[in-house]
Amino acid sequence: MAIRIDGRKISGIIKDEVRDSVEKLRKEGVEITLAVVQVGEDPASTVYVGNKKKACAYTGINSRAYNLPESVTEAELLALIDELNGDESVNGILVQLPLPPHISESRVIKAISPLKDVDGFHVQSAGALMTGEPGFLPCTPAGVIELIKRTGVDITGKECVVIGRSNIVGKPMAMLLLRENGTVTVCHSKTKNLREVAKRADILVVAIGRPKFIDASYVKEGAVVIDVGIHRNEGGKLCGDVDFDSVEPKAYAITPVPGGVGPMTIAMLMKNCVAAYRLQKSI
Ligand code: L34
Repeated sequence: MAIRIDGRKISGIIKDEVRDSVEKLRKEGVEITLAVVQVGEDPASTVYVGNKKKACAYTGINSRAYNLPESVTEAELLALIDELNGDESVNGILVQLPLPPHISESRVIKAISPLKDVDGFHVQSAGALMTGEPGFLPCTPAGVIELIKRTGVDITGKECVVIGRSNIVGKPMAMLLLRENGTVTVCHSKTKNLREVAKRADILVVAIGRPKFIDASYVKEGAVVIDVGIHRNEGGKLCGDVDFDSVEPKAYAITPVPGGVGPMTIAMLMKNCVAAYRLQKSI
């Protein structure tokens, strides 16, 4: 039986660490505030944003919610971001994705001050990750690294295979694994022999966005399998990109969905909010 990597438990430990830092800062008269912007009412986004607000309440971070209608214009959203950039009482700005098709995600992300980019999506944050400069790490890949490390697995020298090459998961995930001295391969929709490549992995990170796509035939015996996908079926039941029941008997350790990577994304966001305050103070 594989180790079931408990993202809820590990995220709880990290949130407790953050809560301690926030409490210490509060005693020095410092408050930390996250602005959470949601456009429209996508039910999944509402759940994720709600979980972020709960985590803020738990850790003592102030959260300020901005709920904009689906019909909001890009100019109006950019104006709000501008206002939040200039508001000294706001340490972090998060604009929940996806945005409606009439709004350019890349323009919105670029408009966020790099000093408040707690998602780590800004080109400056991406560049800092690439070159090893200080900057915000994207929450989901940073959370995956924590899950692996806190399971007692050393990444150094391991064959790491990332499936998926998005700007918010796949690419930064590869950079972080490289930074941990893994030997990293990135696979995507044009990859030939995906099964064979995936089967080389000691550490397999799956972020393709297709329900239960990865079964045991893609997995080496004894691999660590991290499932970044999250899907809801008609009945509202959640599953990941990995066919858990098929892969679990073959893996050394595996993350479930829910209760794996999702809660870690949120815990790392809380960490980034404290990092934001420190970064802003040092400049
Ligand atoms: N700007 N947009 C921005 N930043 C992010 O970091 C995100 N992401 C992704 C979507 N858009 C974003 C999230 O917050 C995905 N994501 C996210 C956050 C939390 C959870 C899942 C995805 C989460 O809480 N997952 C729970 C289950 C929640 C449920 O019931 O649906 C879990 O246990 O996996």
